[in-house]
Amino acid sequence: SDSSIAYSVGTTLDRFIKIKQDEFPFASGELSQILRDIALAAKIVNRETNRAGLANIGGAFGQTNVQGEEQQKLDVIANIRFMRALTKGGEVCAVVSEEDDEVIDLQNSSGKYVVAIDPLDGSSNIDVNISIGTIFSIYRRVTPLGRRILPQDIMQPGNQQVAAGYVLYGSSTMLVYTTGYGVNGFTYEPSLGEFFLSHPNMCAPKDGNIYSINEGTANLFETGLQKYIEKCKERQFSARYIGSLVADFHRNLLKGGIYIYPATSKSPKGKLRLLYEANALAFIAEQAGGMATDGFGRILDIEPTSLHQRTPLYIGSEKMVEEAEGFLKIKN
Ligand code: AHM
Ligand code: MG
Repeated sequence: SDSSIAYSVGTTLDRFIKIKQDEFPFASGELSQILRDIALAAKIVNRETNRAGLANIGGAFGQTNVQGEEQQKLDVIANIRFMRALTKGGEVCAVVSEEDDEVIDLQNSSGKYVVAIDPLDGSSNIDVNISIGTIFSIYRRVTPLGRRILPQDIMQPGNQQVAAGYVLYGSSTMLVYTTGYGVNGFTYEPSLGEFFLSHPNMCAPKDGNIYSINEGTANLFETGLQKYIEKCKERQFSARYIGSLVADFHRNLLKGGIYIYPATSKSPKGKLRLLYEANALAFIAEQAGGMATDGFGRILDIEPTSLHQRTPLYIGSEKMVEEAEGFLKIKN
């Protein structure tokens, strides 16, 4: 076995995946293959993203997606790229995507895994050359192979994830993922076409002084949250909000901070989707020593009831998330 081979900053993603697979006697080669497939699709989407302004493919497609939001052409392209990679890879039986109403049954009866994905999140930032991201969760199917997939294969709580990650198409492109043994980040070297380990064993600072929330709707926040935000201001914390979940989350993970997408009186469940946005980042946050709740309980323990269900999200440094939760108990 290769398990004696160490990795260090500069190790390629492929090699890192291989080393990790050899380290764990029961680690599956299939899961490793899915991670490689996702990384390949990410490289392609990265290329499209970098060219979006040039190739005139960043404009609105004139179509709306399930949530009725304007769908950008690059979202569609990213969805196609990831679907293709996951289909061709052969390890996946079903995909839940932000871009598709229904579960995509890949008709692959030997696929042991289910993937939930937001192929290109932060779509309002595409046209203005601001960071966007891909978010993914991987689950093991729970019903026997060789038969049709069933709802219980799809509707699993986040605590059943076997791996999760995100790709940040930012000033550099990064892939960050966990398989439940810590979090590692890889930076893309475009001229070589490789992801290299740049952020081994990422750890979220326990506390921080950045808060990230769209304050434009503060009048619709519940009292406790309004008071928490006031508290952040009293302490002169930094307000940072890109409007791309992956980018906002990533910054806070490195620097220490809290990202909040709250329930409001208009949207009692907030905006973000449990299956392919909140769960993946919650898994990563916890693996990095951070925390993720809906304001009341652990994101990863929410039992999903519908594919595109939304959840409020409080995520980031442990002390900040705990404190915000405490404030939510204030009712007037
Ligand atoms: P999207 O899936 O349509 O891109 O929406 C999700 C995005 C997140 O990336 C971001 O955190 C949030 O929406 C911003 O929403 P708002 O503009 O309401 O603050
Ligand atoms: Mg999204």
